[in-house]
Amino acid sequence: MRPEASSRPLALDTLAVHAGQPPDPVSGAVMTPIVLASTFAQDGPGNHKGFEYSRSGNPTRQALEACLAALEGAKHGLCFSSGLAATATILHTLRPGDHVLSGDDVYGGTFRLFDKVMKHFGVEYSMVDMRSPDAVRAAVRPTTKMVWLETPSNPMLKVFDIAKMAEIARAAGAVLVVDNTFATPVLQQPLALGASIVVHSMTKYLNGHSDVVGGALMTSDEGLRERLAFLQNAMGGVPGPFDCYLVLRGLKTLGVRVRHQCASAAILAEKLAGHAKVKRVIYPGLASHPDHALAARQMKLPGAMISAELHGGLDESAGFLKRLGIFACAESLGGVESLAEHPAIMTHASVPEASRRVLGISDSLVRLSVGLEDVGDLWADIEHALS
Ligand code: P1T
Repeated sequence: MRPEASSRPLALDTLAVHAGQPPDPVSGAVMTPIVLASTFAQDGPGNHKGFEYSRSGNPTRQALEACLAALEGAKHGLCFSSGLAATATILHTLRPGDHVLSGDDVYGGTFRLFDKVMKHFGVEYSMVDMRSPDAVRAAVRPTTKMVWLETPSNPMLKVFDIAKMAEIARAAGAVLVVDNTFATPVLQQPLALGASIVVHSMTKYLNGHSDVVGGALMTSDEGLRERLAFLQNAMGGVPGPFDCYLVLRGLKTLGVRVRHQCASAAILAEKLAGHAKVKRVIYPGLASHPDHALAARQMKLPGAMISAELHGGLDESAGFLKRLGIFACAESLGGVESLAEHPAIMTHASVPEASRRVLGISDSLVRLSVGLEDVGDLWADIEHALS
């Protein structure tokens, strides 16, 4: 794509294919080269072509960072070796005594980082159900420097009002970080709603093919970018060039995948809600979801993740997961293949049982990530596993 092609602002589907990836100036290759070099020759000390050492910067990673920034409507993107490496790097902008106010439902590994790692460095955290802005305002402390949320959240699919949380964070002088892993920029762009940083597990929809573990953050705040780029290099949790290439390749179909996966998820959620073995379906696209109206306003589509409580206990939910044939019983989400898991035993085992009980992460809760298989086949698989 030539930069002067048109003055019209490009849509996400076009950016996903082209942003940050002009044809290679040396060969004209339309796919970004994988530059495996760990170091780059300099004409003399400090006299280089923009790259010195691949931890500090790498051309394949730079292309991915530029593409991701464009997708989130950000000025800057930074990539990491995992979603948790991105999260850890963001948390290292804080100092001992600072407080993070987090949504009450986050990925178990994010909770573990707050609770078992950052706390030992003096960074405090507390959690609040962000569906109540008053509760959030009341939970803000004089030391609150960061407000953190996932929406839809993992695994209870709570939807939080990003613009409202941005307003509260701003009033408190805190930075709002939104983990946009479940929604992707196809469904919502948190920076446009007032967030300061967006973070992703690229392992999920962004890569989309379950063959990379990676993370990313995007921001338009120059001060934050400078600090975060410093930490990216200083802490060193960067992805390899081959992984960056795979994510670039996956991103090209992001919009097509996510929209198709959402359409299938909406069909499966309706069908699940009408099944006698299912006690409750949690899907932001259903009118029964408590945040349905907010989801309809804030998101282009309600996502492709479904959580459901089955009748019975652990035996019934484990039996369901064992009987599934197309859905693999596995952690993770967002790939082309459908996955199903048991949050209490798998992804959220690090959340204390008492907290899980309050949140509703019970033994009868299962979580589905709807892939790209034929939706009739997926429903037949679920129906068979429920029977
Ligand atoms: O696994 P990693 O790439 O380090 O990303 C961590 C992470 C961050 N944020 C959210 C919302 C996530 O869901 C995750 C990872 N989640 C799973 C592995 C899972 O199955 O829920």
